[in-house]
Amino acid sequence: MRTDFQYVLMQQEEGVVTVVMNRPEVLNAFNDQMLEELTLALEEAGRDDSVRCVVLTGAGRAFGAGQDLTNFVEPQQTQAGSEAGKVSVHLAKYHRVVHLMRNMPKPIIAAIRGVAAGISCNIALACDIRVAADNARFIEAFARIGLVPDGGGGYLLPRLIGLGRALDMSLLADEVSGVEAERIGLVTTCVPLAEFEATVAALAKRLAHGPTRSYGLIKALLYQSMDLNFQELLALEGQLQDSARETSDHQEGVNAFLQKRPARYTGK
Ligand code: T3D
Repeated sequence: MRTDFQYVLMQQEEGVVTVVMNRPEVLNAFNDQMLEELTLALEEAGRDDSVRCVVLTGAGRAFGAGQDLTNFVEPQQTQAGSEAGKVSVHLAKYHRVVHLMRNMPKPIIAAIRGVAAGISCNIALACDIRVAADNARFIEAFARIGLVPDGGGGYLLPRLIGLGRALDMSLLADEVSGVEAERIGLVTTCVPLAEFEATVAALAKRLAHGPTRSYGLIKALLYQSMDLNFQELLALEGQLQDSARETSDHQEGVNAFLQKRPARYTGK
């Protein structure tokens, strides 16, 4: 695991890699370097077969406060009108991250303590499972500064919580607490802050001992299902099940059941 990043920490324990966005003095707001380092960290975690679950979290009291607004204004002012100065060019870097997460053939948990605002909130949405502490605050902060939700939030948010609530969160840009986020399906679970780290660790460990290739195929099935009709979905399901049937872990799961013992999955 790389340990030479300035704003991203990577820690591996057995099959779990924890990726920490690390600019706590600005609530882990994204500058270009942290965004680049996060991309590299996720690429490495995706490539490394010893990694079977990724936990994404923030250092200090927050998950993340979105784009760093101190350097956000610069490109627009200095290169106004030029292609390079367009936000959409910069956004492509975030798009790379959310594509990476969606296509990574292993589970990613967002562990959200404190605030998750703007693009940081939407990066949490791009994770497969979200665990919130009860001090979590979700803010689709974009409208507060006259922007639209980005980083794929406009796609994922209504699919997770429904169009009405997504419009509410995006237009009003009000805070949604961890407890409320659990109620509306924005997060999988919300736990007291004192139990947060242990809950995340237990979940990550469980996933890291699971049938990793099957998890990758499940991600492909469910994410692609959102853009397919029923017939297309059934065709995809067949292809993916053919692949799942060829895994050692599938065989192990069946053998373990028949031998009345716990399965010992290797991720292969
Ligand atoms: O570039 C592109 O591709 C476009 C992409 C845009 C994506 C976006 O994310 S747009 C949304 C950007 N984010 C925001 O608008 C949120 C701004 N921050 C806040 O509204 C508040 O800080 C929070 C609600 C997130 C948290 O409030 P609170 O009271 O818990 O903390 P605080 O005191 O406001 O913040 C603590 C420090 O972090 C503070 O610095 P200081 O005063 O101690 O020196 C604050 O300025 C700094 N900070 C917080 N958010 C950002 C930030 N600094 C730079 N950029 C930030 N986004």
